[in-house]
Amino acid sequence: MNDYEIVKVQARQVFDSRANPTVEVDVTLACGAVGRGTVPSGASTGIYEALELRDGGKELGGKSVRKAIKNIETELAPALLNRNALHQAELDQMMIALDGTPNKSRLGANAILGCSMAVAHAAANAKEEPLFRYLGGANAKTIPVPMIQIIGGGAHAVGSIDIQDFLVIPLRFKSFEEGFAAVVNVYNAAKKVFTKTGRPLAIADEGGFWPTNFTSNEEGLALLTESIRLAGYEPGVDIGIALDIASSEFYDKDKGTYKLSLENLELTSAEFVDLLCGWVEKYPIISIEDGCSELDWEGSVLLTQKLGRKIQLIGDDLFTTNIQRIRTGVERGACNSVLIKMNQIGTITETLDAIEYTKNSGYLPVISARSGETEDSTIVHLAIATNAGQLKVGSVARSERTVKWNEAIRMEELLGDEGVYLGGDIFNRVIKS
Ligand code: 2PG
Ligand code: MG
Repeated sequence: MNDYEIVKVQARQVFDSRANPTVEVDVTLACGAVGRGTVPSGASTGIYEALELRDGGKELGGKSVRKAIKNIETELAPALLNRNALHQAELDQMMIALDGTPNKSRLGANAILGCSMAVAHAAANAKEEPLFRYLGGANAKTIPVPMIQIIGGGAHAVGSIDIQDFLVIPLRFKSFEEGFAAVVNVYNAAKKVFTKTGRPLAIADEGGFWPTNFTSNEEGLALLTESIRLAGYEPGVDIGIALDIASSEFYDKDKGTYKLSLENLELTSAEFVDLLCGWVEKYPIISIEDGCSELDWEGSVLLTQKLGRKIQLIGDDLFTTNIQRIRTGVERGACNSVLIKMNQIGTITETLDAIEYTKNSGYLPVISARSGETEDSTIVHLAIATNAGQLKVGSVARSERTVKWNEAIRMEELLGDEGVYLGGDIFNRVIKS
């Protein structure tokens, strides 16, 4: 029997950071190596994402994943047994074919991804290599620049503000460890700013502060800039601001307008683009994600014409880690970066392909966690394996977030002199002015 032969696939229902059930898979190989994949879950999900199979019905508010587990037990596991775990692409392709639908709606993208992740981890463990080295080979060496949430709104702090993520990116630091420490200082400064203004220190879904009593969305930008300064850094030089507008959440598709409930504003696509351009003029913003809705290609193209040489523009719901959609974006000139989420597409192989396609198109891949996360830190390895250069994982608080950041610190230590950390230079690849 081959050492790498899959001898056992065990699936179970576990829970994520939002107390929602999710799929976990353990794969055991003949040599005794075991790999585990625990699947994350989004809240502001794009309509073009692969299907996350949930049971509906009464159990756990309809969110249980028993059907996905059953699909693993009855179809995916039997198909994986006795196969070689080193053949990741072949196994992923086999699972895609077995599902037989364009969006993995029969077996569930959560069922398939759990297996795909577990196979990769088992193979890496059998090879006694860190996952990044197993997936990326000898040239896997870039520790990602972190994009870290300080304030969480939108679907992650329901009823607060419209804009979803107010984040920071360390620009002028030599290592991940130093950059991360700077962000921790900003987080703690934000805590003081919140307290000073009499706001409760509530925490949103991804560990950032819950924006209570905001009178406008722009207030988040002012507060963030003040926090960077209070922490002793120069905004835009040491630390830049990033936004995830997650605008699909407040886009009226019938009217083609953006509705900001906090300001009671309804804006056309062009007006909304102007609003974002105004913010970029006024604040040290280095990156904007989903500035326009997943349905508003014209808006995304207009935004890119106006800002695409000046800052990073990321498509998340717009692209859903799907090569067909990324291709459309590249052809039309929408955005200059792609958010990469494994569960938007559903296998490790397709995720790697999407990253490669993104890079070959001259766009920047940003590897991302979901708002519902677990103790799984696969994405850190994915970022290093592909030299993607950037990683977005919510805030610096809460274990399902720190498990990723701490893993990045460890991997930077492991890589030592071999490791590369680009800092703010990563943006020179898309910023032309
Ligand atoms: C996003 C993610 C993380 P969710 O929109 O980029 O912030 O959120 O997982 O809810 O889609
Ligand atoms: Mg997003």
